[in-house]
Amino acid sequence: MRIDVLTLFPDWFAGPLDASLLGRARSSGILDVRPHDLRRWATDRHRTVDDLPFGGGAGMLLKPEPFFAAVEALYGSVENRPRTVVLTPSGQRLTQRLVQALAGEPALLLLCGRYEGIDERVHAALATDEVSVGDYVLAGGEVAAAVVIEAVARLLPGVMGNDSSAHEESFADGLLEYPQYTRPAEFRGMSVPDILRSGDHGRVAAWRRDQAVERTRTGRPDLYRAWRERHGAPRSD
Ligand code: JEW
Repeated sequence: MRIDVLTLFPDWFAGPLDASLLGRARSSGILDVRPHDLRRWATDRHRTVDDLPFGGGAGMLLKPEPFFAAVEALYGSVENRPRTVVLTPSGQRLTQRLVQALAGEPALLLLCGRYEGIDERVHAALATDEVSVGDYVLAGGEVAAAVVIEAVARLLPGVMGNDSSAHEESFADGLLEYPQYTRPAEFRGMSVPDILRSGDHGRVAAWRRDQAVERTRTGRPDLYRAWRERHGAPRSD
C-alpha cells in the first residue's frame, strides 16, 4: 500500500516510520509511505502556506492552494486522488472498523493541518474522510496520521504473524483483552492465577472470557452495552 502524507513536518515521520513494525513493512515493500513537504507547493518567495482567517479570530489557517497543487502534482488531477483522510479533532472517530476499511484501499492520502486547521475548501473538495484519533486537541495532524499509518499497516498481509487475524477477531468481537502473564510465576509478591498454570485449556478459555467481559463492563461501559446488544442480551434499561 502506498500512503502519501502532506505535512509541514515531513522529517518528523522518519522516526516512527523506521522503527519496528513500520520499518519492516517498508523494507519488505508491503508499505510505501511518502511524506511530502507542503511548502514545496507554495508559490511565493517566502513559501507561505498559512494566512489569517476571514471574519477574524485567533491564529492562522493553512491555505487551500498548496493542498490542491500537491494533489494535482501527485495524482494528475483531484478526481484521480486515492481515498483522502484529513486528520481533525472534529472528524469521525478512528475505530478498528474504519482502520479495516482503510487497510482495504490500494492507496491513501493523509492531509495534516497545523495552527488552527485547514481552509474549509480542502475539507469539502479533497477529503473523502475526516478522522479524529480521540477527543483531545493535538497541535497538528502528524501524530494522528502516524496513528492511522501504524493501525492500517499492521493489517496489511505479511506485516504481522499469522495469528494476527485471530487476534483481530477478539477486538472485533467488542471486548477488551483479558489479563496476560509471562514468567516468572511469582514476582514481587504478585502471582499468576492458578488457572493459567493448570493446563486445563477449557477452564483457561472460560476464565479469559469472564475476565474480558468483566473488564469491559467496569472499564468501558460503552463497549459493554454495545457488546451485550450484539449478543442478543435482553435489554435492562
Ligand atoms: C488535530 C489536525 C491541525 C486530531 C485529534 N484542527 C485544529 C485545531 C487545532 C488547535 C485548535 C483548534 C483546532 C490544532 N490542529 C489539529 C489537531 C489534527 C490539526 C491543527 C487533532 N486531535 N487533534 N484527534
